Amino acid sequence: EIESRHRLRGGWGGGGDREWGRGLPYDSALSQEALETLAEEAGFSGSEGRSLAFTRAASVLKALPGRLSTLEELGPLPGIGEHSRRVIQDVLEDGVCAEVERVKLSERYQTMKLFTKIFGVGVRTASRWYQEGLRTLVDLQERGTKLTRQQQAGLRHYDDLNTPVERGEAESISRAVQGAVQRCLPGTSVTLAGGFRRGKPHGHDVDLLLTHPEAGREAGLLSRVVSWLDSQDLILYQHSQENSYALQEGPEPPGGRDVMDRFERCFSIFRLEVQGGPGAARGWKAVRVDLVVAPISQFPFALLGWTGSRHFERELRRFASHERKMVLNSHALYDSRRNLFLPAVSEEEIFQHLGLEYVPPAQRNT
Ligand code: TTP
Ligand code: MN
Ligand code: MN
Ligand code: MN
Repeated sequence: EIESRHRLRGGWGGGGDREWGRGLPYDSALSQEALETLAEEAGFSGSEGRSLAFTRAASVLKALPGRLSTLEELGPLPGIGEHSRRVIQDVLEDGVCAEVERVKLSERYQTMKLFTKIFGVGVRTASRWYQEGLRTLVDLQERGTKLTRQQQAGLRHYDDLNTPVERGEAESISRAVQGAVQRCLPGTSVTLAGGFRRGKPHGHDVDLLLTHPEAGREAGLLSRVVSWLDSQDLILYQHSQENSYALQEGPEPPGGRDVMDRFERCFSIFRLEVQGGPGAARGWKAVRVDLVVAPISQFPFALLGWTGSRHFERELRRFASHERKMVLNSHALYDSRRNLFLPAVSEEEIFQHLGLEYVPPAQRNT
């Protein structure tokens, strides 16, 4: 049953923020989708560079004002390579691009999409399973595939976790966490970051940032909060990581390719009571929640980093390093010319340090 429902379904995820394409001219949105499919496929093949090139091209289209009817209008736009131009041209002329249609129908692409949508399964694992001849979620269960605890939870809650999280649901989870932190450490603030902070109506998870105005008080907070939430039967799965960041270590090397930071955090699945929607019959729905704890001095950097989008963060960090010789991450901003950290008490101040005009969250959806 799981198989028939998921094998051929495009799925709502992976294709990027489709919601945001909706207001665009139809053909432009189609080109974007086509490019995002190729980006995804390149990622499935381990070609990160190619994947990034298609993602960039899709973002350039997204940022274009007005309607796109001929390729000439694109002019010599930086960021759109020859391959991407060909795809856009095909879509403009024929409504579809044969290469993209072939990818979408390929067994490998569909299987990789199915498997990588399991919480805890990345490209490498999915690819190995594909090589081993596994094709469906049922195969994973029936052939006794070794799964981590995280993957087991991902499989168990596959449908819920691949159903968009609504803003109201995110706010309700935020309130539950707010309640928990007030019990554990009054004065702690809980901030909704990620796509919801950028104003998106839906998300794939809920990103919550915790901090306390008195430096140091946040130490040990997360495990107490998670224990309490767990005792209230609000948590279906959780996996915590300790803080491993020390400013004395100095800045990360520029261009460190990962967005991963070193904050104390908890990757979890919440059990959210719901009235309507897919989980209505059960009365609850599984929702992915990221809890991150930042010391107050790093909070503005954490907030900027965790608000995204991933593409915006990548471009901002690239700008910092290439144009300013500064290293920006979710912990700090470091000026390599002057050999010093640039502190900030707000996101605005970080943009000032970078010599940029402030970009409000709603404009970081690129
Ligand atoms: P996501 O939750 O992956 O993405 P999103 O909230 O933009 O969109 P969605 O609706 O699909 O959830 O990541 C949010 C931001 O957090 C993103 O900019 C990357 C950042 N991030 C880190 O800084 N460090 C991390 O370890 C992870 C996992 C994410
Ligand atoms: Mn909706
Ligand atoms: Mn998110
Ligand atoms: Mn997240």
